[in-house]
Amino acid sequence: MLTIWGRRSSFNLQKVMWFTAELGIAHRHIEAGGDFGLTDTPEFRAMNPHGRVPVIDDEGTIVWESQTILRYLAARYGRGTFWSDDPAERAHTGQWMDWSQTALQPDFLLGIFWGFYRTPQAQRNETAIKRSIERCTRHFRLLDDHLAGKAFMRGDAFSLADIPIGTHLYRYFNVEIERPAVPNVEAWYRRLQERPAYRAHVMIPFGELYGRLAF
Ligand SMILES: N[C@@H](CCC(=O)N[C@@H](CS)C(=O)NCC(=O)O)C(=O)O
Repeated sequence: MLTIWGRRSSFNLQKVMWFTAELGIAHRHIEAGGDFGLTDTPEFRAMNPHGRVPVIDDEGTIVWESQTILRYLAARYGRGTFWSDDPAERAHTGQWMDWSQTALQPDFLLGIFWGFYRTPQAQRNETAIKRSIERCTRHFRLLDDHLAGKAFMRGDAFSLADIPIGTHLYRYFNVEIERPAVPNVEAWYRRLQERPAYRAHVMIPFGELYGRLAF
């Protein structure tokens, strides 16, 4: 059976849990990281020398790095729906996954979620936070333009391109920051919230992380 390690409050674990539930794969989940520890044990380091979550063990195939895990699961269990044999199709999905990880994630997750929400008020760098908010405003406007006339990131059908970006939305719309009007993104967010897997694995209250820089 597929085993997945990572604490449920972890953004990167949430992507994997959400997608696993969308695929309907039977699995076992083990809390790890943060207050759960385990990531410094020799057994865990043997699976992931980087010591981070998520990690999966799929009948002996061990994979770490959340985006790689998503691609592995799609190729292994989602052929024809979440994984295409057409290189162009895969690239057009992959570019949004990579954009999420290299543009949106640093500006939102590091700049705002860590810089603002997880940093105690006295230690916050207000100038850097303001710059991250401005960059996120540009990212969300770009997304809003892209989503015009579309139900999901790739068009009518839910795809792997929805997962990494969509995982940001619950936090983005629930931290106290200035946000632009992005009606197409908001409509997409409402559509994602209709999915039981999104509600179960992404819409997880994150108050325990407020003002905590420990992990
Ligand atoms: N690039 C990695 C990042 C992994 C990562 O930094 N995970 C965080 C949680 S989101 C972690 O392990 N933090 C330490 C901890 O939870 O103990 C990925 O996408 O999987």
